Amino acid sequence: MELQNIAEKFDLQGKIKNIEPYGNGHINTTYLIECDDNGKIYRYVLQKINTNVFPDYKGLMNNIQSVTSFLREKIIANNGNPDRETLNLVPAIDGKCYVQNQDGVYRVYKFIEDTIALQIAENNEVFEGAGFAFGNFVKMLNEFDASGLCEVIKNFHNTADRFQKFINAVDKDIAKRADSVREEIDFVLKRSAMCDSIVTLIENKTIPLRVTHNDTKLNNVLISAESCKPICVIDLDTIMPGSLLYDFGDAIRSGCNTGLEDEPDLTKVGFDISLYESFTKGFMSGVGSCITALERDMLSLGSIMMTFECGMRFLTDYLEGDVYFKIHYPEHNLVRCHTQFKMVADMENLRYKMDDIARKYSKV
Ligand code: ADP
Ligand code: GN1
Ligand code: MG
Repeated sequence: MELQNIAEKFDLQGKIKNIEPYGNGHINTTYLIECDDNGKIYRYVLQKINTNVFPDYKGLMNNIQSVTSFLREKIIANNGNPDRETLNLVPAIDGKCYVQNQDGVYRVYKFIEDTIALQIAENNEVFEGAGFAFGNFVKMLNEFDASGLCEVIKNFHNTADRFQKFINAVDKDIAKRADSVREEIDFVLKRSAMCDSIVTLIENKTIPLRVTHNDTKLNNVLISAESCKPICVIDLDTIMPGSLLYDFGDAIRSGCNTGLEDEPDLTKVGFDISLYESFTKGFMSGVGSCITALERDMLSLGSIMMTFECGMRFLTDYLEGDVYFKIHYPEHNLVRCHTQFKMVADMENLRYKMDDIARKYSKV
């Protein structure tokens, strides 16, 4: 079996017993490997890197290797457990950190046992924990030297650039779907003026450029299966220079939704401000005094922008014929777009309350 051949090229402990699909990501393909070493079970995560999305997979793996080594040292210095609190790459037998064959590029991480990833924030405590984890992540990387990091996806959260790509998709209308989504297109056009707001703040150096995660959705933090406390921030593919507003905002986008990202029944979808408060409380405690007062005052904008951008990306992909995100049925990207736009509209109405909450918990 092909996957077995690939897995055997990594330095795994014991004999491979089973490999099966795992997880819920939209980009890479994830498998769980189970090995048996004289009755002791060792588990690993095998991932096929999506090289359409990440053509510079060498740069990407280099980023992950340097960031995880840095985090390991930090966690040890804080008396934490570096085998559970950061991802650990398993090297290939030839010493590289990935294996490439004619079919693609693969990597392996140690499986972090007794943890779960949630698709939806089940309660406020869990989401406060996720807030702490992502805030602490930004803080831990505050001293990381970003000069060696490559920008794996150029302009990843440059909303103005995303808007331009959206306009191109509408103009080209490759999948001949534009006429059926005029309302959604108008939703975007009405908000075109805000698209360059964060980019401009960064360019002016009004807010700092940092090393950020850039994909802080709730299922990218592993939590303890027993206590629900946060254990490890995962999915490090998009670590690169970015804004704290991206990390805060993307987590709010995914975690403050009362429904799933692809919930077709919009009556179940909405922005939950009490979850916003819990996340903000956790994030502020994790990030401490690393956040600037201006960043704090822009958190509501970051949340609206990241949600708007993601909805616009789903709509762009729908217009382009579903070439980027994995879909499970033809309208999947459009359904995802609707949930994001519903969240945007809700947040626009609650922006001032969101600002009050940020000020209430900030340490600056
Ligand atoms: P994607 O980029 O496709 O979202 P992720 O790296 O987030 O891929 O992995 C997909 C899922 O696999 C996660 O949501 C999580 O449930 C699980 N997972 C990933 N890495 C680990 C790990 N080291 N230990 C345990 N579970 C993991
Ligand atoms: C993708 O890889 P995953 O599923 O965690 C995407 C994010 C989107 C998210 C929407 C590299 O994240 O930017 O916000 O889907 N990742 C990439 O669910 O494009
Ligand atoms: Mg993920």
